[in-house]
Amino acid sequence: TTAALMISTTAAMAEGETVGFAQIGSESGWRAAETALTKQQAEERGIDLRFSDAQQKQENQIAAIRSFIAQGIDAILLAPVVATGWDSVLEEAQEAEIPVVLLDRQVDSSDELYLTAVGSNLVHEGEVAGEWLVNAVGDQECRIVELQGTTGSTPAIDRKTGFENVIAGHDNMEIVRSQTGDFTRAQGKEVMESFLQAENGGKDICALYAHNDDMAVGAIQAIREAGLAPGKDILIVSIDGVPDIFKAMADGEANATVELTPNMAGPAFDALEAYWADGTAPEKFIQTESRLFTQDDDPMGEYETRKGLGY
Ligand code: GYE
Repeated sequence: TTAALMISTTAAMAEGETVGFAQIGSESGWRAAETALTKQQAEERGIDLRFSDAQQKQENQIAAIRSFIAQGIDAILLAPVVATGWDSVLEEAQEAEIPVVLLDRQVDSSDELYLTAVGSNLVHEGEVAGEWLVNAVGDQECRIVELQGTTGSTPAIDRKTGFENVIAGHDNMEIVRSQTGDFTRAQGKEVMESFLQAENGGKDICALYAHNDDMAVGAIQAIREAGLAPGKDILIVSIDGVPDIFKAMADGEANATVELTPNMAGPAFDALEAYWADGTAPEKFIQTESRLFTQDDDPMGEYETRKGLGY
């Protein structure tokens, strides 16, 4: 059929194309899954993927992009660690006529400097997390502590904004402490320890909002070590949907998470294949879904499913 023919033509267009991936690092379980799925997607499509791990440093990502440009590759995937400072290198890629696709985080630059961006609505994720907590606490006084993601990254900025938007209308709810844990488990634990200490051993904390699951998992350990029951004495809501948070939910130690798909590369390669085939320009933003999961949503089943997904 014509459709089948078109599909095979498009696939043939991707065969042998070379794509550079300027990845942030491996700060979280979600990030590691995104990397694994990108490699898997590239292999399935016959794309030659050149992978660079920037160890969380923007300067390393910029150097990787410059090296991709020098190699004359066919496209660049960029997961930008922070929002600002990309204009020059994106202009260099554009001058070299290499399309750039942003993955999971956004940049402050003009959208004319990249082909498209694949990601979730990060403000909405914060709102979903906030709404869950609003419903969970009702009229009860709730002093909230917040673990922010990497400073200057769009998920940290937008997830904070979304959550604050929702709790703003509720006088019984207040963020009493907020600090970055850089999206890592280790820093999530460390910062939570300082929150607990500052808040009467944790007795004055009603809930934790963490910008990702990994920080929540670190914090859960800190709460346990402080002699409190995570998920009960302190409610826990976070974002990503990694296997370990489902495990924690199954154990009653975490309460809710907003899922983010780690398969950003699938839609990114689809857009590139159409672009390579006949110059089709995708929409500037390809949005992935966000879904709330709680202890009532078969967390053990979700854990098992995710374990089989590349996590
Ligand atoms: O939620 C977090 C990761 O950029 C949206 O980065 C992504 C975030 C993700 O390290 O776990």
